Amino acid sequence: MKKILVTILFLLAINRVYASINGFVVSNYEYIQDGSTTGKFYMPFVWLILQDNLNDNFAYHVWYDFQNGSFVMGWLDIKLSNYATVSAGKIVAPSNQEWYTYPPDQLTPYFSEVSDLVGKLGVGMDYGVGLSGTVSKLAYNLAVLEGDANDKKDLCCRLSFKPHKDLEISAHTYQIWAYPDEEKRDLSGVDLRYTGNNLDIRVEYDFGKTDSCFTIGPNAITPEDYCGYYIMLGYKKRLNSFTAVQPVFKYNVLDPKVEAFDPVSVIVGGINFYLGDSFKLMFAYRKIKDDTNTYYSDADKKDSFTIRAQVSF
Ligand SMILES: [Ca+2]
Repeated sequence: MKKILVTILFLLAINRVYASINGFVVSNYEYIQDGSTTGKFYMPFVWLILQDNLNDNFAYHVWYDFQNGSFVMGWLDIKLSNYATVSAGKIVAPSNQEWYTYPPDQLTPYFSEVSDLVGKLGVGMDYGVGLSGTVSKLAYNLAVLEGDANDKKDLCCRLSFKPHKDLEISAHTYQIWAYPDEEKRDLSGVDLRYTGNNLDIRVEYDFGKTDSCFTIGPNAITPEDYCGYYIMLGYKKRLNSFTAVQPVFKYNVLDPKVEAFDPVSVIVGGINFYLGDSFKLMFAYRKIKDDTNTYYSDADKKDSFTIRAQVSF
């Protein structure tokens, strides 16, 4: 069923010359101090996005990952009214802010541990059906997702309130019920984004609980509940009509609330250069504090430095 759907979406995409083609190519060089490989090049994203409106009521989207030779996502949109659109296919779980902030809009190459929980607890990008829309200053996005291969489903929902054009305040919950052995997991939280006055401020707090089959870190600890947060700041200064520079700072914490294991905290500092609308060069330094190896092994928690070059089109 999944393969048929994906094939139909792909055939629709390649047969339509009117489709808009977007995507991004991201190349990283990462240096880890005293690491097993001290410096390496890799490409975390080579993604192509095809999308088109078939008419006023139908649209399709296909996201393809050339790096892994696989579909990232693909779905059909059916617009029911100005306030409601049904999406069916493989979609992103409408959960926390950082989870669906894609490379062109990311402030640093380093992802937060708490945001990563979306894909570790649940599937994160999953087959299912969604309902989304905007009513005045309120946007909603609700999805029923397949989860594990059984007849149970996961439920994910995100609500955003935009009191001002530069400010968005959101709440989300991901209820993961489709695991075997009656296990249940969840992740909920609130986040905020402000983008006025050349600033980009992103703040989030998430929390959740599991039935303890879930393990994290090199010691395979089994938290019953967990929480975490991040704060990200960027200040973009335009140098001329073509280039801009943006110092960035990020602090994030993950606390699995397990005795004998301390919370892990991470500091990231960096600078981004924008050349035109489509080229971005990022420099970032990351320092991890994880004395009890809660989330990182001794080798993984070394200080590191990443240079990222990316083109979006
Ligand atoms: Ca299922």
